[in-house]
Amino acid sequence: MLIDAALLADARQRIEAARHILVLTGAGISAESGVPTFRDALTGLWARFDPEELATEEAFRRQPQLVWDWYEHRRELVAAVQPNPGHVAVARLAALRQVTLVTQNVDGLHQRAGSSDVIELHGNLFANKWLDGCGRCEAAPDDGGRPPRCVHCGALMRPGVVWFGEELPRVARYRAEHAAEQCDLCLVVGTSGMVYPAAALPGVARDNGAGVIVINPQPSALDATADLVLQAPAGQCLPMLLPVGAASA
Ligand code: BJW
Repeated sequence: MLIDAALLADARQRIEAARHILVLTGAGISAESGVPTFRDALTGLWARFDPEELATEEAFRRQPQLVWDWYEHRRELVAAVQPNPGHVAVARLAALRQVTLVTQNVDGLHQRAGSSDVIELHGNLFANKWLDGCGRCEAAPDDGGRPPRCVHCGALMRPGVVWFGEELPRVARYRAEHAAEQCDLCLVVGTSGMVYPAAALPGVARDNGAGVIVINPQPSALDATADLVLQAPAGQCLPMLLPVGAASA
């Protein structure tokens, strides 16, 4: 995809000048790794399923096996793919500037690309927890349950992600909001900007005087908040934004 050279130069200059950059990522940054996004009509995971059927506690209580299997499928998919140049560029940027990396993604690809302090707003695919557990829950070894159950109380194991209507992890949310208030540049990468409270962060940054850059090949709900929109895939665009010499370092 051809990227507007003047916009690219402007974005590079803003990054060069920034002291503290908040990078907010969404599913789009992992698209070039082969992880389907949520809302893209043709490739999104939820093109075949109603999201409300899968990403709520009510849905899990209603159909635990269906929901568990869906997450198992995604765990297998993510385990088989690699971080792409977009993830790597974010990790490299953190070596050159103060970067707070906040992701809505649950795939762990930022960590695998070398980012060490990743604020995960929506949890992680690979961390399970118990639904209504007894406090000393244990899964039976090799019980094969889908989902597994606690041997003591029968509670169901559930994915450690944040479903609609659930509170975000408090420390992650606090750190993300604090960074939005403190940063002087907010780089918004690969999110439709439709899910709150994550989608409010760029507005908080802007209200506190930061510049906002959106990177997304499609229009997003956050374009109106941005000073600059780069209509390009993250894996292509992000490496081009790194300060000179850093892209190949
Ligand atoms: C590329 C690309 C390439 C493609 N390069 N880009 C305020 C107003 C209205 C509603 C609310 C509100 N506050 C809260 C709500 C309710 C709700 C909400 O936001 N609803 C909206 C749908 C309206 N929010 C919540 O319920 C949240 N909880 C909450 O607020 O709790 C309050 C509470 C307080 C106290 C007690 C109890 C409760 C929780 C939200 C949890 C979201 N969870 C999910 C599922 C996670 C688990 C899982 O993975 O299954 O998180 S939903 C899903 O959406 C997932 C994502 O992280 C999230 C965001 O999606 P994202 O990343 O933007 O992906 P897409 O697919 O939407 O967009 C991809 C983009 O990439 C597109 O734009 C493409 O163009 C682009 N792209 N290729 C760059 N190569």
